Amino acid sequence: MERTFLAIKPDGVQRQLVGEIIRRFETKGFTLVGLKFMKVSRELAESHYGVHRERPFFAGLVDFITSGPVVAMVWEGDGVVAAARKMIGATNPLASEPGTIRGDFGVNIGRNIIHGSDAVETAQQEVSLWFKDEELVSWEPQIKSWLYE
Ligand code: DAT
Ligand code: MG
Repeated sequence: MERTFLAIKPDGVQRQLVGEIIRRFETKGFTLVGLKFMKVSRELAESHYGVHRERPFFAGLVDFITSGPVVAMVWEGDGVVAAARKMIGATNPLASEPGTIRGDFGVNIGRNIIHGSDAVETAQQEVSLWFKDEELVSWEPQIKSWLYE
């Protein structure tokens, strides 16, 4: 089944949104298969945001993501990559729809609370960048037959 990588950024942790954010993905019907609370190394941050290396905001982005603890997660479910992006909302929280995480909780593009993989291929790369195989847990939720026909 499809998997995506999500990370609650240092602002989401400081804003005490960890429980709220995990609750949203749980109650939607996605399955948590990886979770760790961690300080991000500069090396990991630069690799994760490598696609933005030439952008003017790159240094600030790396400084920010390494500034405090983050909650790194892998979630599983049909269509989870695109669905999680919808639940997260647009990059700029001011442009994010109400009901999305960024739309409900943020006001600034540099403090947009959560990262989510933008495509299935990116998700695979990010999951293996952030998690070792043995840190991911495959399990069968008991409620699955109530979520899937
Ligand atoms: P997203 O996180 O929605 O996938 P992105 O991949 O384009 O957005 O950018 C990664 C992060 O970089 C984003 O969450 C916040 C920051 N960022 C993007 N564009 C920015 C900008 N114009 N100014 C400041 N920070 C920006
Ligand atoms: Mg992105």
